Amino acid sequence: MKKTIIFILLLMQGITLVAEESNISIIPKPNSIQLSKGFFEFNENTKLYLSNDLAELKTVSSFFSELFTKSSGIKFHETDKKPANNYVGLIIDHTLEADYYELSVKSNRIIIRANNPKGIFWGIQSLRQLLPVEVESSSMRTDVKWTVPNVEVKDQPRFGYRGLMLDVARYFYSVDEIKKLIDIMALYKLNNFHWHLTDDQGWRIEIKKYPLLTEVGSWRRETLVGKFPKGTSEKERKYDCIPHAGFYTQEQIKEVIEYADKRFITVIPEIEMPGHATAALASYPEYGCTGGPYQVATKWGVHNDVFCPKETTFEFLENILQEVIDLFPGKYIHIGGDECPKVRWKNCVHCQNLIKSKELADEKELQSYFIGRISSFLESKGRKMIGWDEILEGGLAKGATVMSWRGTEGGISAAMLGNDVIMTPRQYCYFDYYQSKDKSEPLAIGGFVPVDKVYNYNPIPKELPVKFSKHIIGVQANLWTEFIADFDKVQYMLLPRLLAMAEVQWTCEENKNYTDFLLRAEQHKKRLDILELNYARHIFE
Ligand code: TNX
Repeated sequence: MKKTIIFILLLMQGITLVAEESNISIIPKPNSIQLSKGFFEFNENTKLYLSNDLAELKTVSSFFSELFTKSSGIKFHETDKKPANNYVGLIIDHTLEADYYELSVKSNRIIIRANNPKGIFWGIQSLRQLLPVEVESSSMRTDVKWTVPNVEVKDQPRFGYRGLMLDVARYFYSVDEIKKLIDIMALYKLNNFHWHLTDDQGWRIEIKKYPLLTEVGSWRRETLVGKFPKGTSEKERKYDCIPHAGFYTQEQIKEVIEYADKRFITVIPEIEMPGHATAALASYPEYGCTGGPYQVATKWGVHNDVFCPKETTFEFLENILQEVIDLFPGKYIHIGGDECPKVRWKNCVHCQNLIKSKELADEKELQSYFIGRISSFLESKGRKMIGWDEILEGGLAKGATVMSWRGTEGGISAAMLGNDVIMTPRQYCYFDYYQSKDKSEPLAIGGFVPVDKVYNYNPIPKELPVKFSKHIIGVQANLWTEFIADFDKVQYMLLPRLLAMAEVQWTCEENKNYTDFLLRAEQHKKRLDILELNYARHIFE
């Protein structure tokens, strides 16, 4: 009898615990969360205490007060003196590890503690997610009680590199749209925005020394409509007869970098070479093997016209990269390196002579020579090169970081050579693939990457000997945009898969659980609604 009562009591306790825990829906799930009874309630007298007058900490505190004031109407009084109670404290504590943060909520105060402002910023994102979803509202909400449950969060990311790539070459998105994307990344603690700025169908970054890159290369005459199976004749293809154009001025690029920087997100530019270069060649045909004329591509796929490895081409590319280096302060520059057909090089006298004079075995080694030269140039400028996994072919440049996209094999080989790797295998990380098999699903490039598949991805391959796993520095989702002509669809393809990806990037394996993720995602659905973001509904139906 006694046992039954205890059991019932335990069960009841369990139920209340579960009920309370269901209010905690932080994504990505933190390492450790301890809930206790009670809550902190914000009011007109709540102060914001900063332990330090670091400019970056002030930026973080303004981020929080702007977010909170616009929805609650409550304005914080900032102070550098620790109040006795009723405050949010942002405390820099150098005894803590670099990427670690703690968020402690008690009925009389909230404290976020980290080694640096970046950690405090992540703590703020967790606090934001503990607040009622209405905190995301862009106008004042008087119908909400601004409370946060008493909780102790101790947290730190699994991977240092947590990326998202957007292809703006196939379709262009405005600076405001890019900022919106950066905002979504910040909410889910991603920290690297990989900006795919050039491709066959468009050159999207102003380069002062070579104005034709944008005058000619930033617009295409028209675009292929829909998808055509390989082998379809040109006659059967339909084009939309609508020019597509757009590029970012250097001023706009700086604006985006600064915006991202305030959210502790590094922007990594990608300038494609030696392949995916048609837009650049249309602007400056002298850097191709045939001399052109070329036109900015109007259809998708892999194009045969690529940069010719002449001395003048290297000079051209290095001048471009110099301007890119001057704009982007981050350590990484992405140079593409993927899908470079060798047909032009095979038929080019200069390329064949170069292969002979450099004693290279074939065109694959010529590609490796090309990438090696660019890598040395970047290194001489104190930067690190990233390339897609094709840069392994013909020999991998020392110090290069590899993005493994055709699967995980490239990543495994690179890690075993001692190079750093960012995992982005298409079967888990390609958000241009379908997320549902439903017939009504909007057109996608192909493939099938539903939310659970993303969620259950473990970026450390089983086949990789443990001693090399430190070379897997992170994970990235890629959004190629051949079939994504507007920002509304960008959001649809991204959400909610990005939430699952955030957990792959941040949360340790032991804490991942798809059923639990779905419960938390349900709460985020409301957040996405208030943020007026477009998202796919499959997991919510
Ligand atoms: C392969 S991933 C590409 C892109 C395409 C993408 C479509 C990579 C390095 N190259 O050029 O847009 O597939 O999924």
